[in-house]
Amino acid sequence: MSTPSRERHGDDGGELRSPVSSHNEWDPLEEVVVGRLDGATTPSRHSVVSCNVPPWAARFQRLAAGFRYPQALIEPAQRELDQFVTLLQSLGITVTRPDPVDHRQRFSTPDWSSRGFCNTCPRDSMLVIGEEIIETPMAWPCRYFETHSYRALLKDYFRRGARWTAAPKPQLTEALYDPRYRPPEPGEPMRYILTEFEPVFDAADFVRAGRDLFVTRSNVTNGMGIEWVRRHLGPDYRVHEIESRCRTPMHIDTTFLVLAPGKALVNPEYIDVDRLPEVLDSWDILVAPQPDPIRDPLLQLTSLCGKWLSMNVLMIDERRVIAERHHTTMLRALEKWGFEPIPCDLLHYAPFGGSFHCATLDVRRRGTLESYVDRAAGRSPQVG
Ligand code: ABU
Repeated sequence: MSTPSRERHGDDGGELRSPVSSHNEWDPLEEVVVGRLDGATTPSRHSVVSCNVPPWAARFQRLAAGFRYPQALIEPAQRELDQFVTLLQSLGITVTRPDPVDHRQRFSTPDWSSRGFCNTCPRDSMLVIGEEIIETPMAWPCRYFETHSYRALLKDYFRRGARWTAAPKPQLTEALYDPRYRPPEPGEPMRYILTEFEPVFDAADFVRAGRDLFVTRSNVTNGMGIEWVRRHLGPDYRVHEIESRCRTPMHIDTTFLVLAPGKALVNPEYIDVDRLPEVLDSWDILVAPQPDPIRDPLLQLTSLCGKWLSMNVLMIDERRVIAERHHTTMLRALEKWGFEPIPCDLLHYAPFGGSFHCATLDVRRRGTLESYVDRAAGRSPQVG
């Protein structure tokens, strides 16, 4: 069970103050991990990959699977990533990075072999809940060893007092994937490629609002994965499922984001606001505007993500938010809702899996564990 803020002592008996401490998506950001592009390799062929790649990018993905990403994609993304890191540092935020790794190297388990992918998106492979950092059991075989590039960081955080956990390492055998899967047609009931063979989840299917977590079931997060998180966290936390109408769901952070106490940003195509969990009844539901179109043909052909990356913002604190410069309609909406958007470029990161929220993992935000749904609803806190 995860325990909020418990005293821990180092070898010399001195009290350790965890360098990992983040309870929600909006407390003032002090330290963040930002992903890397070095060694990025296009995901190896697998049904769980191809079912999530937008149809227009599927051909690129099939042809390029297992090869290094071309410089024509890396260079603009690297320029934007460097500027993003500089921006974070200029805001007084400590930025840490994974080790550079050659993701093209082939690896095997007793059941299968694959090449790697990249470590552009730390948001997927690690879930920070308070002082605990959890390595997630990801469903894409090419991501099996992705957290190894963060191990130097994880060990350092652990030595300095963080709690460090890895969810059960999945087997990822054929039994986890439905061989007859095809995305549901409009009007058909939702279905997923994953079976319930074992727990799997990506951390990016969860967002945190103190004692309340919100999760979408997806083609990388199954029911057992959600249940594992729920039981692991125990009665101090509540895990609420958010239904997505996306036919190929993967990651909550282009569908539903919590931006500040009592304020959630929702994707109008994927979310039916009438079906949000009751605990959000008193929250302001901010409906994201249609994303500004992206006309660059290379980006259109190679993006691993859908158009709603306009929602993939990173909160610096309850008001300041880093958002994509290209998405001027979203910038204006954020202003209208009372936020202070800080425009930054990261459009060229889309072929590597995301934007500002995906590209980061907020390991420390200044704040304490609170229950925002109770406060917003004016009810007394109900724990467990
Ligand atoms: N990693 C977020 C990407 C989700 C999407 O394609 O919308």
